[in-house]
Amino acid sequence: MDSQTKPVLHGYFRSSCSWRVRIAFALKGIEYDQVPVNLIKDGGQQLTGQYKEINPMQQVPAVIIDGITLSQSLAIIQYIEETRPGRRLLPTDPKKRAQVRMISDVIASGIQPVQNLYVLQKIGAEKVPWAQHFIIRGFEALEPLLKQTAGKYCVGDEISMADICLVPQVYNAERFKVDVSQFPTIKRLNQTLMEIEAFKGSHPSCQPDTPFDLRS
Ligand SMILES: N[C@@H](CCC(=O)N[C@@H](CS)C(=O)NCC(=O)O)C(=O)O
Repeated sequence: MDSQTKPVLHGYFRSSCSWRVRIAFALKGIEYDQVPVNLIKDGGQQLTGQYKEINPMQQVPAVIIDGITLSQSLAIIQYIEETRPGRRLLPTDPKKRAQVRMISDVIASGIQPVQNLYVLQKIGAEKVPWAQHFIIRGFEALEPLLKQTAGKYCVGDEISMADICLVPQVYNAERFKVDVSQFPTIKRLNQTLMEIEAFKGSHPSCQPDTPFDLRS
């Protein structure tokens, strides 16, 4: 397929899963185009028939790359890793690689899904305590795991897919007013990672679809 054509990311500035993909593209130095899918406007543009053809799960992100359409941020990140040169996003050592996948899965399967928009819409008025409860529960598991695996970054001293998952999840935690300082390893890693351009430049506050009042 034509790997010269720029990938197209269907995403939303504030979506943590879209941010994962933006970080991966930035770390690999891959240029891409963005097509905003506003999860709020018009009742949610992810719910249109047109978008359902792109991603039947009606979620962002979805990426059109090399002639295929991929959804699921971890599948997208691993496809980028397997097909693009540049900075490695998964370590070569099998133990470290498994640890990267473990941390990524704790976040992507264990924490983020229960505070997803369509879940919170069903919860209604109790949505903030609900989200806080599950984020705190998840971070209580993540903190001791990271204590074992972390060096400078989530797993050892190389940036990996685990870091790509961690930073947007901390952003979500802060949006829901979770006090992240009760998790010192998570807090330290997030601070270190947020100094890196690939994380900063892909932040929700500076995307093409970021509303004017949320820009910084
Ligand atoms: N496992 C998926 C989850 C994708 C996901 O949950 N996307 C959210 C935004 S972060 C979404 O599109 N939500 C739409 C909705 O709740 O209606 C991934 O990693 O890409």
